[in-house]
Amino acid sequence: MLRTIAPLCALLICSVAEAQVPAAPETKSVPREALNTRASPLNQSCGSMAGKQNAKSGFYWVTLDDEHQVLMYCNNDTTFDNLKGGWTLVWSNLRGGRGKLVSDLHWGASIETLPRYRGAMITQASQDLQSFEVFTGLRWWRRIIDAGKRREMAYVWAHNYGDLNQVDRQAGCQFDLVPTDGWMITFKQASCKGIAGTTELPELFTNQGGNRWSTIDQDNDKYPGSCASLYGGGAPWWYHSCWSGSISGGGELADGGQSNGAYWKGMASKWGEADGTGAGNGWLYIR
Ligand SMILES: [Ca+2]
Repeated sequence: MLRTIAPLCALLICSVAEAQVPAAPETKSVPREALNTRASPLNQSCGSMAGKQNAKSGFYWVTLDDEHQVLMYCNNDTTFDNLKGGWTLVWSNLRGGRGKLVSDLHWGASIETLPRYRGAMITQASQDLQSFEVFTGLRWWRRIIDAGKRREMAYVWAHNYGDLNQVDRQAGCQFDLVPTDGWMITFKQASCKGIAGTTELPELFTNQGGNRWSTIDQDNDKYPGSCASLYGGGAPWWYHSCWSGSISGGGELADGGQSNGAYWKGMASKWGEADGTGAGNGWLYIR
């Protein structure tokens, strides 16, 4: 009898532990007709639209696998390495605000979660990238880049709210994720280049390659304390020591709030400026 109970208990413990992970805002079920999306779902990512002249940017239903069909934002405007579009938006952060999607996110959820959204796209057919935020678990990043086979990332950054056609900076780079080594991120430095606005690469590309993923419950950074617990509002990141150039910055309560935004470089305690310093708005795309 014990032999049959033991694995069951193990399972129960496992599910209780998972249930204790603080709940973050989840993607709500949205009727398809409520959103400006196209009829047929995309297979695995936005990547199938890469290079297609008439493909539009916006929300599409994506069949990530047999069990998961989700809404994802596809960027079909950004060109990198002579290929236009096919980018899936996996993470974005707008400056300011409280209760971010990634705040105090635990390891398990940071890997497994389907795209979580916060903002206007939940209730209206918004195509405005400054009206919502999204975070997608790294497991799905892996799936998207395995499907696309490009293994490229684009980081888009704007220092202030405004016209999306006037984003300050865009850069791209070939990258990879290593699930078996703490979800380490690596960048192929020779491939990294500015796409628009600047030739100055983001610190994500220049300084965070080779860093493992850290969360508030799994410290893989190079700092004596836990960067994820101290900064970023408990946000996960490929921390070194600690958050210079992070998409979550210093977090919700740090430095009077002015570090609460996406960083292109550095950790200056101020709102974003056109020279790439300070807390702005950031979008990470992969394909
Ligand atoms: Ca540490």
